[in-house]
Amino acid sequence: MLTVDAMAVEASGSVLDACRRAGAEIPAFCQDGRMPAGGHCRACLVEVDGRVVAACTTRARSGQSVVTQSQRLRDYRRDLGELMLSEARPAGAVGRSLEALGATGTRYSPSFRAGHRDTTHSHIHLNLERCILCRQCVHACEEIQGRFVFAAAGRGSDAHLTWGGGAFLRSDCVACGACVQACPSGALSDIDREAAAPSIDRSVRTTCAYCGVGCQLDVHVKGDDVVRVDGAPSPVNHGHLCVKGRYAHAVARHPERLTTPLIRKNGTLQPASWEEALDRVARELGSRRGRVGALSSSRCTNEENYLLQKWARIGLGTNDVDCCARVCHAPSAAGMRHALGTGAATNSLADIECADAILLAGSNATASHPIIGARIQQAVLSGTRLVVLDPRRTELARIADVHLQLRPGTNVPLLNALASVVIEEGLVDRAFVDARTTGFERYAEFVKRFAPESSEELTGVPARDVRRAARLYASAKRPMQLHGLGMTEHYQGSESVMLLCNLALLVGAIGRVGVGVNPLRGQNNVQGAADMGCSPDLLTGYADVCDPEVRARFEAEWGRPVPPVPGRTLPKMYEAIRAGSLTALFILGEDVVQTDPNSNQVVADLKALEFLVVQELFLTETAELADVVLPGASFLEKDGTFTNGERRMQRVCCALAPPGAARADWKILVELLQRAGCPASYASPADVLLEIGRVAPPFAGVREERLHGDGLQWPVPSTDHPGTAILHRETFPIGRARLTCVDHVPSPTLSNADGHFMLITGRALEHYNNGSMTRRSPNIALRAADAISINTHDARRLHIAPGDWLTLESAFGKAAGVADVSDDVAPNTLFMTFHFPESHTNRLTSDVTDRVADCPEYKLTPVTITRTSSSPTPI
Ligand SMILES: Nc1nc2c(c(=O)[nH]1)N[C@H]1C(S)=C(S)[C@@H](COP(=O)(O)OP(=O)(O)OC[C@H]3O[C@@H](n4cnc5c(=O)[nH]c(N)nc54)[C@H](O)[C@@H]3O)O[C@H]1N2
Ligand SMILES: Nc1nc2c(c(=O)[nH]1)N[C@H]1C(S)=C(S)[C@@H](COP(=O)(O)OP(=O)(O)OC[C@H]3O[C@@H](n4cnc5c(=O)[nH]c(N)nc54)[C@H](O)[C@@H]3O)O[C@H]1N2
Ligand code: SF4
Ligand SMILES: [Mo]
Repeated sequence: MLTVDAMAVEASGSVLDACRRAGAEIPAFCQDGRMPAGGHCRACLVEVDGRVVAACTTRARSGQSVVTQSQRLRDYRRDLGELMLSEARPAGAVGRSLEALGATGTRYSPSFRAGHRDTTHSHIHLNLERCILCRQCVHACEEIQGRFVFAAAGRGSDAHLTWGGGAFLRSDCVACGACVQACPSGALSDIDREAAAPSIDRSVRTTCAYCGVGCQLDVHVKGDDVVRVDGAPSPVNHGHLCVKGRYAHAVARHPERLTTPLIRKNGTLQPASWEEALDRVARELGSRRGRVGALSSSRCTNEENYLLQKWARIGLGTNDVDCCARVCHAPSAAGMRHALGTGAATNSLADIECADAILLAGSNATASHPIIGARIQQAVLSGTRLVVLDPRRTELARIADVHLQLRPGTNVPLLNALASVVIEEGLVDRAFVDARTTGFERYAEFVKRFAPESSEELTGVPARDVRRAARLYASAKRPMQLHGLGMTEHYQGSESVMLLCNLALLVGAIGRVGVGVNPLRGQNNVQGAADMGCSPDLLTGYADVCDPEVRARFEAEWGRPVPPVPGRTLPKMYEAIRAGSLTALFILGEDVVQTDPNSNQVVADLKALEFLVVQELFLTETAELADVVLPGASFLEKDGTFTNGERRMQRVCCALAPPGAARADWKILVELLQRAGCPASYASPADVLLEIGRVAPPFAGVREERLHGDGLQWPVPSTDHPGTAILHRETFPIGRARLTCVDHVPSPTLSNADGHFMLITGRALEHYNNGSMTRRSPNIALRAADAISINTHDARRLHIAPGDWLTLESAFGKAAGVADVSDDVAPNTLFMTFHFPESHTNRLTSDVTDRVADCPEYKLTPVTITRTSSSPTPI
């Protein structure tokens, strides 16, 4: 124990921690619990046993006597304030504190860092006149984001903040805003902070609705609009955010939001009343029972997804219900269910800091899951070994110990080659394999033919690198896997995921801290959409729709029969439209025209429908084809829950009213259930959550009030269960895990591909999927078009310069984008994003799908290139 102003408190951490425990108010400008104390600002001066020291850098020890208020300290602090004021004109928290300390002017001769303003960046502005050199931004950038944009240069009165690249716009900044959130002096500010000054009315804690990381946000509201978003403390993001979560919230009050239902009359969509629109939807879909399909939205809440599949099954009488997991991580779910018995991430994000080796396979985490990317980067900086499997040299591939730059589409031989080394070099955990798996002897024999030396030609990866990577992963104490779409969006997607499971099983890396097989789920709630039963064969909680006992359980709750045969997946629904057996489709928040493959065919299929309903925020390309458009509410305008990629169910809390006549999606679905004659009376999403717990054992213990704080990771079998951070600790749901032999079967897309470039499609940091929300945010200033990356050598050969417009052509269609010349893609390989409707990326992609789970092969399309003189005409 020690005393702070005569109060006894525990002696742990720093003296500043002890003072805070004692409730003493001490100014501290360079303090952020997430970074080590720097002692730069000196504002937290206190007396310890009579000596004046900085509280943040002094260790608390038993017996110390700490004084936080004395005339001497007040004089020191005012002096310090006056010194600061001689060099800077701090605003923000520092400005307010200095005033409180009585430092309103300065007795020292002023030496301002005048003229140091930089407003070149679209998101972050700098005014160095305000900077007190506390270095919070330097630390936040390095120790939270893992970039090195800022440095403190010069000495004494010449000391100043600096960055590389001249204008800030040309620095390495990724606009995560961590520096702005950490800056106490107002020297760094962002577009939102400038707009938000001076006050906010209220703040709402909620969950980000972009990617599946599930960051916690503090959404600050002024009047009827969101003015600023800060990262909130949480085990997921520790207060950090990326450029989408922090800045892409203009969606809430964008003038192009849908604010009233629309019905097609005489060929055009015209405003209609809710009554008219809902009656029409109920009538048209009701009269086509057995020929209706429904797509759910992984952008929507668990409660909404649950209601949608319930309505489809008992209201429309169909199991033809699917969601974007189909085009995304359905192969992860299928592959992992086959190998381990559960199709979800085995471990938690917190394991990233516990692992001593990470295998990152087919994931561009710094762009697609930036908070996870940053956590991996920090782990690597503190010694964790990293192996990256990716045909492109991604940001994380650059810092990897081994980058296995395989040819696109060769995951199967490469993963088998890794396993062959583990087995051949005696790195197998025999005790684990014997106790908890089946199929080892067969697999050990099978993989011999994939030895790195024999698969080198096929994969393009030197055998010695494969051996190094295998040793690194297999000899780690806690080897963790994280994987992305580079694994799943292939002809052999599910099978590649089975091979990832094989690798983990061989080395006993399942069921404990710091290991596991972890798909980095894409959409904010794609985990939840699948959990809730938005799939043709599985009901809520992954219950088999073919099992009569399962159906009886649901029927008892729902009061209506559940169709007993599995429905159609999304690709099969398109086939059914062509065959005339599916004539109406209901789409909740999915823009299939822009995001499903072979979009010329998608448009033809949607046009062939007799009746199409789209429930959306914006008039997307898909919504434009609809007969009825229903205006939903964004995540900022409704309550509910999302489930992130580590199975964590977190709250979504309403910050604003929906615009115009738009309604929360769950309310619309309740109306549709009622119109289909199904009993549905829910006062709020919390009531829906209770019902979810009643029908599905993994969620039995989930209650809205239990999710305050950090949420809960399912399974949560009872109301006193704390949730499950790590799966398969003792046993697998299927008893023993399965080691599966998977042979390499080249994609049919390669049969006529001689002389073509291999196109990979994927993501950029600033935009999100169809871009409907990010293109309508300030992020458009950071990236204004879809890019096509081409290798320097190929570009030179074809006389292509950066910024040229290129047209690509495949067997299915044409697309356009801006050339980005870079050696991050290998020769003969291209990479293109799909965030802008006018580029039509998905006119190129084929209808080849994963052999097991029907996921499109977005990652392998043979194309040819031509240079075009100007940009394509926007639609
Ligand atoms: N900024 C941003 N973030 C997003 C999204 C977004 O649109 N924008 N979308 C969200 C969604 S829905 C999802 S699903 C996730 C997806 O996140 P990721 O899984 O990271 O998605 P991609 O960028 O499509 O592809 C990942 C990587 O796979 C690599 N790859 C391609 N072919 C192969 C191959 O044959 N083998 C291997 N090993 N790798 C290959 C690509 O080069 C790419 O680097 O991101 C989510 N987060
Ligand atoms: N070429 C290529 N294509 C791809 C991929 C690829 O890697 N390459 N990746 C695929 C993957 S992984 C995915 S997940 C899909 C994603 O494809 P989509 O699911 O079509 O993509 P999103 O942009 O997330 O679109 C969802 C729509 O939901 C709307 N929305 C958002 N929130 C709400 C809400 O609360 N209520 C309602 N009613 N609507 C809402 C948005 O306005 C948006 O139009 O794209 C796939 N397409
Ligand atoms: S990492 Fe994902 S969840 Fe977190 S702020 Fe960015 S988009 Fe949102
Ligand atoms: Mo996705």
